[in-house]
Amino acid sequence: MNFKEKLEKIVHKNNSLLCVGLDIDKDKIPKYLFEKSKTPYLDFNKEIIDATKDLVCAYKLNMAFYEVFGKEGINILEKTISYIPKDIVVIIDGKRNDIGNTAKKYAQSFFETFNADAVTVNPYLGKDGILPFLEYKNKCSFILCRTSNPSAVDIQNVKISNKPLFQLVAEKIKEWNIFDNCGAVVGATYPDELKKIREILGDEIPMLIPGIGAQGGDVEKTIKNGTNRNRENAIINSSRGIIYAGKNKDFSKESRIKAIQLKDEINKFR
Ligand code: OMP
Repeated sequence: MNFKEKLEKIVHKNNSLLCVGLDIDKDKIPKYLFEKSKTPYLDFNKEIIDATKDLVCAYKLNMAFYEVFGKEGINILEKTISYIPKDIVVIIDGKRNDIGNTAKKYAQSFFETFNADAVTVNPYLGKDGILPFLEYKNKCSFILCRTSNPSAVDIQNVKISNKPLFQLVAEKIKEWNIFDNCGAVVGATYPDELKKIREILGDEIPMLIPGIGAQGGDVEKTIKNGTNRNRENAIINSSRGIIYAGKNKDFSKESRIKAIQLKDEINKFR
């Protein structure tokens, strides 16, 4: 089964476009986990997964939150990925890229060593830096197109040949999609750009859309502007807004409540 088939299957099974971001943070996870357990981060992730696995289409693990713990973080990342049910999409968010020879190692490490279904990739180096990721034809590479942060405008909205750079990147993503395994990362905080990018990409290219929840993206505009004509092919990520909903022993119940609310809100506009 390739990535798009896997995504479609789980979207239908759980009736959900929601992705929960497992961005573990020492300062935010419930304190009692550190007293009770020698593996607080893994226990945290497992409880969140148990509480949300029937509500999501994907989990996203951002490398920064794991690499910060050194080899122990890599261990937590691997064990978390093994714990995620096999029919749910696993995205490793590393935003990596380099010259082709080095990009090949990034692709191998995320897709083979860590067994991700999808990764986030930086387009700054151009096509030969992207191709090693695309060689994994059953996986998906979500290419940064228009990020959710305020300073994204510094570079991504700069006009080149009369077009903002993000538009040029969207056109490149369409051109690079020769194996039907490219995706685009577009922040929910910029709904007009999201609309423009969906118009350029058409219906077939999936989008990873972070920026809902803690960053304040608008759910209705995100769904209307970011999904395809079937109101699918978009993965809507929230990390802090869901996983840090509770501070006490019943934290995963609080996360489940937030995940249900967001899943239902997303579906209301589909
Ligand atoms: P919350 O703001 O806590 O929901 O987390 C958002 C997650 O999505 C983090 O892991 C970010 O690094 C990531 N992200 C963005 O917030 N904005 C982007 O434009 C792209 C990403 C990403 O590639 O996932």
